[in-house]
Amino acid sequence: MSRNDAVADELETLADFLEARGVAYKPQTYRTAAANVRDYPEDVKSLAERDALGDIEGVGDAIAAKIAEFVETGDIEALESERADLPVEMAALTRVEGVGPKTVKQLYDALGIQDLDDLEAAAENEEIREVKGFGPKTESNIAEKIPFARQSGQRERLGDARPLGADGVEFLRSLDAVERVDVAGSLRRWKPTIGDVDLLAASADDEAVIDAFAGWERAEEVIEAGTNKASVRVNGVRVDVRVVDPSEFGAALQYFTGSREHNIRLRTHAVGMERKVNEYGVFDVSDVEDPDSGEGTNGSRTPSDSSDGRQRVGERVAGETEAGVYDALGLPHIEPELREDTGEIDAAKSGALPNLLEEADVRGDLHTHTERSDGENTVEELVAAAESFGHDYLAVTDHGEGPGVFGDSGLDADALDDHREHIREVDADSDIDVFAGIETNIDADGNVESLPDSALAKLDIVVASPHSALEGDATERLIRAIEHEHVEVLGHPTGRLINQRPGVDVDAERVGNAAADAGVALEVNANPARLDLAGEQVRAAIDAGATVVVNTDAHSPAEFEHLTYGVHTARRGWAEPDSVLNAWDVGAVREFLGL
Ligand code: DGT
Ligand code: CA
Ligand code: CA
Ligand code: ZN
Repeated sequence: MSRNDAVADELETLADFLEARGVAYKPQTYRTAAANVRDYPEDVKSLAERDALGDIEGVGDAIAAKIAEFVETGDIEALESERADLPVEMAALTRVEGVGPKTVKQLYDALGIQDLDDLEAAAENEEIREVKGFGPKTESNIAEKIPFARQSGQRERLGDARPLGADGVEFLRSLDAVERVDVAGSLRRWKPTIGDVDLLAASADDEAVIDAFAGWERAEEVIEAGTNKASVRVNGVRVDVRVVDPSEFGAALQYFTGSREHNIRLRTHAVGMERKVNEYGVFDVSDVEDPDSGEGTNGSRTPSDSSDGRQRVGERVAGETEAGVYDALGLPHIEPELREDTGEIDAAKSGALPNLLEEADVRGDLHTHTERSDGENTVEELVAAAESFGHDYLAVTDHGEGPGVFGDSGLDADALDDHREHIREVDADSDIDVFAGIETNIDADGNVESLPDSALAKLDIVVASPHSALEGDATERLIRAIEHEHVEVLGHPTGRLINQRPGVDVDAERVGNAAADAGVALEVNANPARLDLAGEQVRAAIDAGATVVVNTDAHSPAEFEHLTYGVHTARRGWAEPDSVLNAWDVGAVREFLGL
């Protein structure tokens, strides 16, 4: 987590406390400011130093002062005083779906509930149902959501962990003793959430690297520091670093990238070739009698490192590069996103690995918002930003009336008429193709809400997404929306918010089938809070014949950068460019949209 993320978290928590007390408007002001701080490309510390925090949209004098205070002291006094009045673990408790700041205060006032353990005990003892405004049904709903809230508190969102991993890599790379660095673990596999950040450094001087890492200015705590590995905590997230000999970097990278299941499968494959693979290399063990207990022959470590020594048996045939490791096992390189033991090694063996989508394949974005609903910019600004981002086309899909949009900023049919004509004018003046669209809500029954079909018919693109009733199995509901005459894209199909709510259950194969039949693209929403569809669902949908589309759902130009999360999520779903609508040229996209 960057410093901007840390400040944003504090401002959001402060918003929660204000909301709990029933303060009007201010909470939303703080949340908007927090979101902008999070996305702002410059570190708040350097902004504070040149007195420029006000450059961040939505940050007025009062909020700027709080940010400056946090940068200087690590705390915000106003938040600490709120915490003193209402001593609860606000972030943990509000992670329980259905429990908002006001509920937290009610439950604290009535029952003294301060954290998840208290909440769980109160539900178990049937105390919550006795509180005014609650009942047995609410109580059991709360009880049901606690496990998810607990688990989600333990894993970091990819969108928070990637920047932290990148900072760690940059720091290690700046050290003289370090020859190569990379991220490993689930972070390198782009899992939607990660348990800890794994970094790998190649160096002949592990001590120097470990010492420097333990002194990293971002580290708030050194959890452990050994001879060749160390763990520190940064913004509450554990960051592991391992230092390996440069000649073994590739093997270590392969091993520590995982997944564990992939590695086990790979070792089994190696045994069949009379080879042994581990974190030190690939070894030809055809002449070794008992490779699993044999004495080391060519280890590069000191003799005292005996457990490592036993691992280096037979003749070493690879280890310096990761591609070399796979090659020595008769396999092409397998991209990290595929390493989940879901058939990738068999595919590699038979030459059937996918030709994975790459960021450079993406040519446009088909789900974005402007200030006409809840976005931040004019159509002109967003289009100009899309062009400089490198897109060939952009769809502007502001919200229609109804759920999914804060306040009443959604468009009705008349407003949509004006907006559409405006988009057409901007398109005429622009070098990229701009599509006029809308994002509509899918209601609990699968109806596409709030705008008459006649209004939808005049648009180039209709994105239909669920924003409410995000519970239970929604397969039929989504299929109904897919079959709507004017819908072309199913937006964030499950409605999940990572670490906040699980979203609806879907049978991705059936939804994929219906989408293929109806000529509707299924979204891979690239916002790191969503990543929806998820990788496995993408794969099932594509296997069923569906086309997907990687959209950012950007509410500002900065959010175009989220594309990378969507692309890597699609890669976890084995997506090839042919199956990704916005990897196609504009002519093919027009055809898909029936234009
Ligand atoms: P996470 O951190 O829970 O999101 O998941 P990973 O995959 O990053 O797991 P982590 O951090 O425990 O370890 C990183 C990789 O190192 C893991 O994917 C595989 C490898 N690894 C670590 N410890 C072991 C082990 O005891 N056995 C095996 N086979 N592999 C391990
Ligand atoms: Ca990890
Ligand atoms: Ca780890
Ligand atoms: Zn949207």
